[in-house]
Amino acid sequence: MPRVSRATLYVIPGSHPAMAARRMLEHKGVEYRRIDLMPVVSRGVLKVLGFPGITIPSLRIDGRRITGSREISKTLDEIKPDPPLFPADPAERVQVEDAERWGDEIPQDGVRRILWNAIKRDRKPLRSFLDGARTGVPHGLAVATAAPIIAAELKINDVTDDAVRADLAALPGWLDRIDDWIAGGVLGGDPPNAADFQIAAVLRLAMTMDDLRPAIEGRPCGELAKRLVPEFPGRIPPVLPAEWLEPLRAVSAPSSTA
Ligand SMILES: N[C@@H](CCC(=O)N[C@@H](CS)C(=O)NCC(=O)O)C(=O)O
Repeated sequence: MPRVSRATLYVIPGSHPAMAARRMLEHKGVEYRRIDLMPVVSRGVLKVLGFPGITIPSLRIDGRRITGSREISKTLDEIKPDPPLFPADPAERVQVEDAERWGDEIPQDGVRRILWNAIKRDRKPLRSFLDGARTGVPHGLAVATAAPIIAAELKINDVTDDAVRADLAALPGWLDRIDDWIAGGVLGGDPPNAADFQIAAVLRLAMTMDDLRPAIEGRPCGELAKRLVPEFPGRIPPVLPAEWLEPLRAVSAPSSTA
């Protein structure tokens, strides 16, 4: 088996695909150095360092520079095949690749939009996402000066109110789809696969939002997320308009104290 000599993972605190990459590296037993970057600044840093893309996560491993959570899962399996992130059976592999792609393209983007919309309303919770991060900027200062970063992220990610309302309306369907994959054995198996890590990290970020957590936790998908990503710093108290959350009410577990 080829030896992995050196890995450096570039992340942003609170980035869900970065968390997926972190957990995949840990699952593979690949030692790595983590570099925490601030959003937007990350773009310039990755460009200067010669990565093929300007997004997080980006990974330098064995002299290769890779950008993107799906590129990372594929490359990790090439470099260190055991434990595998993709099934050996070709038909099963296609199912996992499809679920991973869907997780990357649909709920990953949707949860990112919902999060930035929440942060636009109250930026104080940003500080909780910096727990354990070393960005080189004092956390209080980072939050106090975050307005231009928030404005840029709203633009970069097309965070319109209409888009976020559509994401919230779609969320129950996303959760059903994930639970169906768990019931069908595409997700939630042993060992966990690349789609498990991709989707678990997305749900874990969603669960940092008090507005969303009741709709997720207690379901098979919420359990999977907590098992594969036991720690995800960050907590956003309720902040989204009540009528936007109407689609989630039907799927939220009743409060145990009610
Ligand atoms: N879909 C990509 C994620 C790309 C992405 O948008 N990453 C965000 C962090 S979650 C980023 O780089 N944001 C910083 C920026 O755009 O300035 C993947 O799974 O790798």
